[in-house]
Amino acid sequence: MRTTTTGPLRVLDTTLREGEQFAQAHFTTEDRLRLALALDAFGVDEIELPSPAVSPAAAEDVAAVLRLGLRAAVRVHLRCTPADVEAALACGARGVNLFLGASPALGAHSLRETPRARRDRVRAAVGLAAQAGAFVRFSAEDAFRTPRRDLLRLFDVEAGARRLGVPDTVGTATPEAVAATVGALRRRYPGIGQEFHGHNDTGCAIANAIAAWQAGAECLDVTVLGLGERVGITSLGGLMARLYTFDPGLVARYRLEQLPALDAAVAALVGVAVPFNQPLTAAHAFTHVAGVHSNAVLRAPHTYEAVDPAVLGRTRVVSVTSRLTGRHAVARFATELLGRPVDAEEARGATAALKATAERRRIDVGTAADIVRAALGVAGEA
Ligand code: HCA
Ligand code: CU
Repeated sequence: MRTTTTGPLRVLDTTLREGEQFAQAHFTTEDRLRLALALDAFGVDEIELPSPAVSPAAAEDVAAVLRLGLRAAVRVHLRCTPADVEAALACGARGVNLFLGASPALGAHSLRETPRARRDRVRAAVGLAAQAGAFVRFSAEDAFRTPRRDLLRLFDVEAGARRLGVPDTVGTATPEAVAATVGALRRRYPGIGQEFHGHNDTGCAIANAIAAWQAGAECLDVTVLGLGERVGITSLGGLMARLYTFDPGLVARYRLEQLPALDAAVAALVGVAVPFNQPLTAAHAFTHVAGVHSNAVLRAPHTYEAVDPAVLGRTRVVSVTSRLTGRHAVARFATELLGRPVDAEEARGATAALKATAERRRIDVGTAADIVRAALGVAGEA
């Protein structure tokens, strides 16, 4: 599964930094502290915060999160400037995630600096933080639209960085490109770990993160629900689902049963619903509709389930509200409803009645119950 073995995977949650770049996000100090505690309780290995140089309030928030004494390592996200590094050190940060635009596009239109000037900046900022004893990660922003030669020249600066980050800043990388780049860094800088941060503009964020891990990256960035700039990055839940289905042991140290509440709390905080297609925590993530599916799931759930809902503290739902509903689902529903077994003929009759109504309009479970009772000649509840 993983071609190169390193230490255990580390998951860095950047909901408080990248997630704040989601267009609808606004976090108060209290929100930040509560979220940091929830992420720590879930078990993420690292938590990234915005630069304390953003504002005096941002610096106070960093100090407040540090005072929580979390088990997770706290990293502050910094530009490669002495002011950012000094602000981080002044708040007591022991881990700094420095980043600088690497691609020709960012060099020309964002930073407006020559490659040499950028290398000098990296050397100075990484060196300053490393000499102060901080854990330093340096990330080459837009790494996948940067010619490999330029990328390596920038990373060659190293200057005491303990980890190198390769962000897919605009979400255009493929799993093959991610694996190739991580592999090249591993060969060139033995002893220095790699981190991957992937945006989801083309829907590849989870697949790309897994490609990075399989190529040997030690740390993957996520946010709750995948929140971030534009359509965001790899989601915490998506990564958990992906790893769990490889091997539940890979995510045994995370409190997966806390994920539904975590996703729901963050969704509420930023004013969205948990997306209908969110792995593991979507409203209908464990609802089975078509008769063929329900029939098999009632006999053996793994036929149509990637993950047992009990792992999330959730329960499976076998729908009886569709014209696609099958008689096995109806038989079970009727048995629970009436508190007695129903025979095959009753199940067939109730199914036909249900399907006839569901063919014409959308129905809910209450209506399904009324239809089944009527079909079986049982009076409804008062
Ligand atoms: C940003 C850029 C970043 C940085 C990632 C990193 C990206 O929004 O500031 O530091 O590794 O996607 O490139 O989030
Ligand atoms: Cu990003």
